[in-house]
Amino acid sequence: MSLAPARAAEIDAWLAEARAWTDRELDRLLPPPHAEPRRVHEALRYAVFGGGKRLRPAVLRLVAAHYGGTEREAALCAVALECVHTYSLVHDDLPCMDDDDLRRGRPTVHRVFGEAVAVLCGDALLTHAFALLARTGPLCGDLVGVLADAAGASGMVGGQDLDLAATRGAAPTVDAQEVAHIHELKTAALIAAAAEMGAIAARARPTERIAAQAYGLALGRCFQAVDDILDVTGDAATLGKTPGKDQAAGKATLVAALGLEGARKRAKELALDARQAAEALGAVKGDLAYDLVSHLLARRT
Ligand code: GRG
Repeated sequence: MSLAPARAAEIDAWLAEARAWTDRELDRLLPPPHAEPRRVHEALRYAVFGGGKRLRPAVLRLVAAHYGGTEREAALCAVALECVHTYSLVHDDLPCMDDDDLRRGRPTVHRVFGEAVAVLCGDALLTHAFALLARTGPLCGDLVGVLADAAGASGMVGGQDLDLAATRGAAPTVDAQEVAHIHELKTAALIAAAAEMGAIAARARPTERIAAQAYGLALGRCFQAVDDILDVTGDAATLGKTPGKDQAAGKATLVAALGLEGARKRAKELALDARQAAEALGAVKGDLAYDLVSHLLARRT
């Protein structure tokens, strides 16, 4: 189901506004570039202000608003999330991982600042995320728990390990279920955390938290399916990263498992799941949480 052009433009405008809000809050809540250790903080700001989509903060803010939360409370969580996300990109690009030269259309952090500073930059981002959540008062315990689970070995780190192992394994066939498991851990877990943290920041009820988490998870699965497709169909100028790398590296992607058409079909099925999860959240067609699914399915970047 594709969106009418006017609706797609509205969602683009909403995403742009969420991006501007996130950038302002990042600037306010990150250490200044001249703070010591200067090299680490320069690298940190280079990594963060490299033009990311800010999807995770946008989802968090959307869910927080849905449950009547304030932007002030969502801000600390949004910045913490984007710190964790950016750290994962900086470390993922390192020579010992995906060894990438290009990210968000610019040289990767280790190409500009060197490998050691890139490792420290990622470490500083991850640590800063939890320092920010320490400032959320009575919500702190819940927020730290959700973000730590999503970022750690039971989430993103675990997904990265499976991803690297599947790449090294170079198995003759790629199993779609294994790919789905990797997607869930390496990508969807953090987007699920974004939605759940939005609900926590708005002091939503436990059942609402669960619905928010399920929505983020479904959205994240669909998002990563599209990412696998874009690796094959996208170009460097639009993507801001090197296309074709997953394929060249023999990664366990949805396209490797199902072929391009099979992956497209699967992405549409995942979008259907995500729309159902949006409905469980109380959103209907025409609401942002619902229409965002179609927008992400159609994305080119
Ligand atoms: C945790 C040590 C460690 C390494 C990193 C998950 C991961 C592990 C790295 C991220 C690499 C990757 C391609 C993950 C899939 C998730 C994904 C699609 C990331 C890109 O997210 P976007 O498109 O990026 O939202 P922008 O640049 O827009 O913020």
